[in-house]
Amino acid sequence: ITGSGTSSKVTATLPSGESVEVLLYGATVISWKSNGGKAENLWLSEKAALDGSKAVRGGIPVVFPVFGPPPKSGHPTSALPQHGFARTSRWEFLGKATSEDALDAAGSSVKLDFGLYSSNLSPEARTAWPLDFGLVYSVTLSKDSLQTVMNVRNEGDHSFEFQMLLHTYLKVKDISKVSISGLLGVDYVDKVLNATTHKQSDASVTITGEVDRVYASIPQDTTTVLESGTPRFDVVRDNLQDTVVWNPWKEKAAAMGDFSPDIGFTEMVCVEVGAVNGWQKLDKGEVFEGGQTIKSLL
Ligand code: TA6
Repeated sequence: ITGSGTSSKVTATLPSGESVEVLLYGATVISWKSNGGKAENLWLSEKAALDGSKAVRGGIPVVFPVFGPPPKSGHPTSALPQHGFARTSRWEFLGKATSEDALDAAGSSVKLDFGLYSSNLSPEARTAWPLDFGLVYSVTLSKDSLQTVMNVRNEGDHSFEFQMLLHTYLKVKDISKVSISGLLGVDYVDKVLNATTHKQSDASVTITGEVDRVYASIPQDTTTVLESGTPRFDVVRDNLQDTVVWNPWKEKAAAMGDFSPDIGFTEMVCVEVGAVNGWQKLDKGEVFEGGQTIKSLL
């Protein structure tokens, strides 16, 4: 651990040079380097707040217990901020585990665990969502992949419902050369087209303007990001059925004070796995686990 207070950060590296950096604030992964540590895979705004003053613009913000703006009223999450409280809470570092696969150095990996409990919440968040819960978020760095998995436990006497999503900002060279496959035939809500529902009719999704789509109930678990036709990332869902594809494009990027450089929208695409189509119900004492493995295919 380096730093102190709300800017505390946990860094882990593999013998072969790969690395991951996680802020305790939001348990936000802010850097993941693969390929011997030469390739940064995540986009991070140059004006991202890394001091705990606001949600990080980039990396992998953790969205829980609600995705997007909460229901206007009458829902337990109605008083929460957009995307919930997980990404703006101070998580605890629970520890590190390394697995040295003696037979194969490429098999070595390091797992970092983070926890967030009702007792960690700000008074505002606790008041807004007074349910007893426990989150354990595991970040596992391997030579060519990063796995991030969330374990949600209902520690109270009442059932509750939640949404979760991993808001991953992937770094790309040039958005005009990016295509996304694995979504053919999937229904999506297009938040740029007044939240109307469409069916993905092309095998590839390309980004030539603002894109904000919630693909739901995707039959197969891998979404691939290609650059100039060559696969760059596989994003594999684990027990999560939905994926959001987002790029703010020029105007929206310029309108975000913490999105920098303005041209940064050409170097990022968000592929966000989650359970956001409807709500996950968790009864007393029940556990839900879901996450992703991102493979760097450089
Ligand atoms: O995941 C896409 C999205 O829901 C967009 O609608 C946009 O709001 C984005 O998240 C960023 O949200 P934020 O609260 O981080 O500015």
